[in-house]
Amino acid sequence: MKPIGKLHILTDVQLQSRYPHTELTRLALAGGADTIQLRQKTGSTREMIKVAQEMKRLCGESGIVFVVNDRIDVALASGADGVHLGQDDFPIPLARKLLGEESIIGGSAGTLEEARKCLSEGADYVGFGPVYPTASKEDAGPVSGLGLLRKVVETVPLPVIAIGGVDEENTHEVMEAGAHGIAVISAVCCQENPEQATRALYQVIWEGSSGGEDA
Ligand code: TZP
Ligand code: MG
Repeated sequence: MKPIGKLHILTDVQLQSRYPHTELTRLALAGGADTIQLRQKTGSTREMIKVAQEMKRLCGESGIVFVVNDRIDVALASGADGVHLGQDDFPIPLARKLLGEESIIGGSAGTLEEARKCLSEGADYVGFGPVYPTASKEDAGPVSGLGLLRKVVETVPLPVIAIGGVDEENTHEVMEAGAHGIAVISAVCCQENPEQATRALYQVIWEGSSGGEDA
């Protein structure tokens, strides 16, 4: 299995329409993302498979992990490196059977119990949140805050990826709380310059500081 990345960019074409998934992928890769997740809740499955295949090609060229949110069928059809599954999505143990041991399977959790469940079901990492308020997911559930994030990190022996309202300003404290990495939508997709926005997050994660205005 490829290593679990620290900077997951979830591509979104609902909150913004300037960039299609493939362009967001290019920009995020140029900015230093190490995981790209295709997240699309509606639309044609055939179109989504085409988009996923192109995203896999782009990520493959850079040796970067490509995962698909929810859609194990699209993940299989595109040769993705894995899937990210919510609590009501395709069950993780069945996904493991279909995708195999080498695939990356991430699970979403908003509570300690859900994070434990991800572990017992065989997830490779937990996407935990929302850590902060977010407008990007209607049913995101209550905000966990850093305290609960810390508790999950201490209790569940899986890489924990913090999600929900994570941005350039708070990434430092999220990493200090013990998160393995972050996953973002709006902090990249909805910014004027998604490549530069990715690079700013990269710098906080890998260099411990924001690169400032020239970053
Ligand atoms: N899962 C929990 S919060 C969230 C998801 C998909 C939305 C994250 O979006 P943003 O814009 O980074 O807050
Ligand atoms: Mg889901």
